[in-house]
Amino acid sequence: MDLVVIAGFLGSGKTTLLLRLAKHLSASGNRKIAVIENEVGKIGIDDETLREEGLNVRELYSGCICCSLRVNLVTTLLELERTQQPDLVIVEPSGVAGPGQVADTLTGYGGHINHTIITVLFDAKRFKAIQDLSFPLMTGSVESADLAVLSKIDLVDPEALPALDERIRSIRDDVPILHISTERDEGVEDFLCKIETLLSAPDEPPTPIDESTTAVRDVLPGAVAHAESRTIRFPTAHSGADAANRIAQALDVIVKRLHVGGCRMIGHIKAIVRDPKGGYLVLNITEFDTPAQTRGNLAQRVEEASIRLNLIVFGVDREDLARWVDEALMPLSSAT
Ligand SMILES: Nc1nc2c(ncn2[C@@H]2O[C@H](COP(=O)(O)OP(=O)(O)O)[C@@H](O)[C@H]2O)c(=O)[nH]1
Ligand SMILES: [Mg+2]
Repeated sequence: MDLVVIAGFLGSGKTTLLLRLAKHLSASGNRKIAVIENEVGKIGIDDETLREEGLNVRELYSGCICCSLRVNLVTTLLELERTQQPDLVIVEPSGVAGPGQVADTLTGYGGHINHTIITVLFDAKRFKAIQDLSFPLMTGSVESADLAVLSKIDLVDPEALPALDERIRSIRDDVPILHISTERDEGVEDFLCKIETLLSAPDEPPTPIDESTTAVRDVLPGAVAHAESRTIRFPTAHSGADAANRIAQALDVIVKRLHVGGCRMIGHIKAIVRDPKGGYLVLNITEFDTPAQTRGNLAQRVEEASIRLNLIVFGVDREDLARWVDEALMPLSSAT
């Protein structure tokens, strides 16, 4: 069994790239693939998205595999190996996990792993903000990476990229770096080739566990998570597009409230909406000034929908966050 870990800060494009990799590897090598998704909070969004795409997904909630869920990751791997014998397991640690710690946890796994490949994504657009938020997380990530990826390069001036490479290389000068935009399909082929190459290298000897790595709660100050699951009953039926718009606007209200309320940074705000007729919509926000990115469609006529929401933001009060979410979602279900 091989393992590919796709790590990186919240919202840096891990799930999007993971999906490309899983599809490519199952098509090209006829490999049996399983995915382990770990999200902070009680409600997972990405695992549902990936299941919609037909992948075999296990989820680990409520914490992050690099600390509290260490044991779970190992038992999930053992269970996968026993029941399904996948050729390859792709692990997406929560966006606040230190990949080095994930790697250490994996060395505690008793089963046989041929290769463990650690990829770390760095969101090119938010590079500086993430670095300012937690330099130790960035340093630790680069140190343990087999491959560093500057993601979302479509969102930055190409001339800014060499400085970001240099920043990564100043932490470790031998780390391979790729530039990727899944949005424009740039660099994705190179990424897939690189992973194939790493997977075909001779088997690795096990590395010793390093217990000295800092716990994530110490390297990501001020992170606040909130998860929520509720049903929206629109007072009158809406077209799917109209309903989607209203929900996107409600998320926008949360973003504005966060901004005014002194939030330092959005880790991610994700929502998955389903209607009883099978419609499905995913919304994603990672910045104050960019509206929700949406994927999928709701049914033609929507009277009611379930929404699952997962937010991780920095520098606000937990109770305030819960209240702002409630205040923004409540009007969707009441007549105006
Ligand atoms: N512009 C742009 N957006 C991207 C790219 N890759 C992912 N995204 C968007 O970034 C958001 C977060 O992506 P996701 O894969 O869920 O990130 P994760 O939280 O790290 O798993 C989503 O709205 C994606 O559509 C990219 O290459 N360019
Ligand atoms: Mg994800």
